[in-house]
Amino acid sequence: MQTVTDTDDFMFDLNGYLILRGAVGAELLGQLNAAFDRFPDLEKGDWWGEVQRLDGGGPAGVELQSIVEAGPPFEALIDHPAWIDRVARYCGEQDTYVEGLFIDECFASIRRSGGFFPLHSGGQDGVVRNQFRFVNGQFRCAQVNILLALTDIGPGDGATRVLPGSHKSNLAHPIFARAFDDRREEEDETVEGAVEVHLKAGDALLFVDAIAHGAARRIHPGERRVLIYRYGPSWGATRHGFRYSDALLQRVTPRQRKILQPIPPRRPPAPALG
Ligand SMILES: O=C(O)CCC(=O)C(=O)O
Repeated sequence: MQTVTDTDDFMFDLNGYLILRGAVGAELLGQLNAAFDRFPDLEKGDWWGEVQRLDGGGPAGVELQSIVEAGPPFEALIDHPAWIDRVARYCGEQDTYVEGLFIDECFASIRRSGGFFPLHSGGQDGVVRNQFRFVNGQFRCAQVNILLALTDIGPGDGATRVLPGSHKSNLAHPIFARAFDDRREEEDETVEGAVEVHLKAGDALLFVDAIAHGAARRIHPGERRVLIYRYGPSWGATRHGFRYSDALLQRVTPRQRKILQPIPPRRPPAPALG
């Protein structure tokens, strides 16, 4: 269990992100990588059980959505001790009548040479779903992401780029003058003010989705493997309409179930048969 320190809070408020070094240990890391090795070869849109290949578009690479359905190593991440207290503190509506978390999107991302993700987001639009807020001594963010590296991600490996402090920006970064879809074709190689976050396998990047972020182009051969779990308040809905399966909801711990289904459906009793 990693405790949340005053320094964490200060840096998260200031920059909009934290780097959690050694978040996941060697055993779980090995299980996750072994699971990636066994992923079937899916075409875009194909389903594999409850998991669907739904790529983020353009050069982002392969994305397998609702990856929490892919087995126990992915379930272990739902409430992983390295980050669960932090995400609860930053976006879990703590000390309110709707306290609790919900995972509104979770996916595996595999990015090969040439892949990148254009910069997007930033505080300037005040988008409610991903907003950064601090009110009356409490963090009230609406979406906080965990990006877990399963491979080392250094220079040339397609590192995530963040623009520190941009979760509070009033003005759009000038790069946004070019439309996102145009930048999907060809992103600027450098983005003034942005920093690449270099991670070792097992490190996690925690960031509020309001921060301007994306990923630099991967130029090395091989692949970059990450998992992204997006957390938000208990009353959220999944981004793409996935519903966690009954089998998964039955299998996980009560605490994990509460993060996947904070509000169980309320239905009238089934009519008597006959
Ligand atoms: O792939 C990355 O490193 C960044 C992903 C990203 O920008 C996103 O999922 O919104």
